[in-house]
Order: sequence, then C-alpha cells, then structure tokens
Amino acid sequence: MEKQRDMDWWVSIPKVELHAHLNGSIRGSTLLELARGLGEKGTIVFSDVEHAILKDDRSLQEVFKLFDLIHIVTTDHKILTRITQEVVEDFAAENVVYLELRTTPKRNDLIGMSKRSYMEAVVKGLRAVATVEVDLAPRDLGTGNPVNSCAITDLCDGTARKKIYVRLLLSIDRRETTASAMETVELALEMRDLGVAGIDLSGNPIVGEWATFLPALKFAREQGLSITLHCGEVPNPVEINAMLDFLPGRIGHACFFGEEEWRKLKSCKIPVEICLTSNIRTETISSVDVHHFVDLYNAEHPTVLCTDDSGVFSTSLSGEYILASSAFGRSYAFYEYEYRLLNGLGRSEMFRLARKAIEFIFADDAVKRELGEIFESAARKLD
Ligand code: 6MZ
Repeated sequence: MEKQRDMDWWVSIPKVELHAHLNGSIRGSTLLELARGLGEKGTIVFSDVEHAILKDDRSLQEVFKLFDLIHIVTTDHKILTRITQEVVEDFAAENVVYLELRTTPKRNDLIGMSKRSYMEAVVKGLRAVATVEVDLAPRDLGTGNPVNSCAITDLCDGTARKKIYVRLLLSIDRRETTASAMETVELALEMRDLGVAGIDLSGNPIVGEWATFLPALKFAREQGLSITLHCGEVPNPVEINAMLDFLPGRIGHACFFGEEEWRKLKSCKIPVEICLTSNIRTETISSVDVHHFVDLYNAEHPTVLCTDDSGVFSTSLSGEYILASSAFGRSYAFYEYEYRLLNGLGRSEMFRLARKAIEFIFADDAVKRELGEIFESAARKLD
C-alpha cells in the first residue's frame, strides 16, 4: 500500500524525457505480438526472438544484436505509426509533459521505404495519439503560435485535455556513411515545421569513426539544428575529447570519462542525459551506487534523468526517478563521506531536478515558458 502510494507520487509529478529511442521504447507486449506474427509467417523463428526479448541482462553488444532483431519486426510503415502512438501514450500516462523522441530514419527498398516515408509514418503516429493532446509544432517567433497549427488542430477535440509536447530528434547510426548522415540532416531540416528539433548520433559505439559524422553534424549545427551525441559509452578518450571539443548541445551516457574529460565537460557545462538502468543493465557502470550521476549532481553540473530504451530495459521515467532517489536519498548518510552528498535526493530535490531539465530541451523559449508554468502549478499542489 505504502509502496503503491510512493509510486503514485513519482508518476504524478511532471517530468521531462530527453533521451528515448523510439524502437527501444516499444512496449514488450507489442514486440512479442509482432514477433509472433512474423514467426507464423515463417519470416523469423519466434522462439529465438522470444528468448532474446525476455532475457533480462544483456551486455552492450547483445543489446545491439537485439536492436537488429527489433528492426526486422518494426521496420514497416504501419507498425512504425502504431509504436510511435503507443510510446507517446505510455510516456504521457506517467506524466511526461515534454518528450524528445529520437529515431533513426531507415531506408528499405524492398518495402518501398525511404528515410522520408519512415519519418512520415512516425509523424502519423504522433497525430494518431488519442489519450492526450500532442503539441508537435514549433512556435512562430512573432506570434508565439505553432507554425504548423494543423498538426495540432487535427488532435484537438475542443475539450481541455492533458497535453504532451513532443519534439523529434533524427538519429544518425554509427554504421552510416557521411552521405547517408547528410541525407538524415537534410531530412531533419525539411521536417522542422513538424517538430524536428535536432540530431542525435547513436548506434554501436565500437563501430564507425567520429570523422565520418563530423561534416553532417557541423552542417546541422550551421543550419540551426541542436545536436546531442552518445559519448563515452565505451573507453575511447580520443573520440570523447573530439566530441567535447565539438561542444554539442547535450551528450548521453558519459560512462568512460577520465579526469581530463570530466574537467573539460564540467568547464563547458554540457548537459548530460543520465540513463541509470540502461548503464547498469549493459554493465557500462557496475552498480547504481558508483554511478557518475552523484558526482555531477554534487558539482551542480546540468543533468537530466532519462530512460534510453524503456522497452528493452523494462523501465519508465518514474522508475528512473525512484531508482535515483532510493539510491541517493535514503542511503545517503552511508555515502555521505565517500561522495560528499550534502543533501540527500528526496522528493523536493528530485522535483527540482525534473524542473531544471526544461533548461536543456531543444524546443524554443515559448515552450520553455509553458513548461515552467506546468511545473509551477504542480509545485503549488505539492506544497
Ligand atoms: C547507442 C543506442 C542505444 O533509432 O531504431 N540506440 N545507441 N547506445 C544505446 N544504449 C543502450 N540504445 C538505442 O532506436 C533504436 C536505435 O537507437 C540506438 C541504436 O542505433 C538502435 O538501433 P531507433 O528508433
């Protein structure tokens, strides 16, 4: 009972999600249903897939094998629309009020899929969301109104409904060539009015070279897109330093940083997307107690708690907040000396942390202001 009330509280507070991969956030039940369907058609062997999906702990390399499998199951226009709708509805159901959803546009000539038609299927999914109003259009600088109002009016039924702001980040996979990365950036630029706010670099961190992606990332930034990079998921000081020198808008993970990289990160104040469960499950960090989140939090470095792949790692954003609070709140006295945690991470600190994330979003100031009001109103209810 007490546990349920506690869970309800974490679900009830507004939250901001800045690191969620679309295909990694797929509902487990949907993935199994789709895989069973392909198994019946003989496209895949369902029992192999079922085993891979239900396995709890996977190394980072096993996770990328699972993604290859997920992509076989999900790379289809109708399915993309469905999973986008479900993912947004799931985040909205736990009071995520602002979601930056990232996905890698994929081309598959066999089924007539281009990177553009992939993204159109995703946008169709955003428009299909039924349980909550979706704001997916950027604001006109002069009027403050959404520039693509039909994106929203489609969804409005005239009643006051719960609202989630969704912005899209297009991911460049580390397996891609410079030309392919450039194509993704061009697509992002064309889709800005549909809520595409930036570019992410992700994929298997032992694959590909930073120099391959740099021209596309530079071009994206010159054109006004925001950039976030998966940085330091494996030990690679040369690449980590090059990424930090690029001064991205944010980075994700930062697991394998040395003294020099921490110093550079902190002096540049680049916000870090923290994915506790993902890092622990993939064993890039041995346990939550020794996660670098504590040090960054104590240094008042900009950080935001995120899920990464809520489907693949069976987590939720509320779950990540509970994990951080139970690791660094309750047992704080024990760690006080070791980590110099001056204040435990109780509910009010965690609420402040969630609210602070507004500063690091890739949407415009009008959205930041509106999110500020949502948090202000929630804070009044909590008092
Ligand atoms: C690096 C990751 C990742 O784009 O098909 N992705 N890249 N590190 C991670 N940590 C575990 N988790 C997910 O979503 C799945 C893709 O996101 C990236 C991988 O490229 C994966 O194929 P989309 O929607």
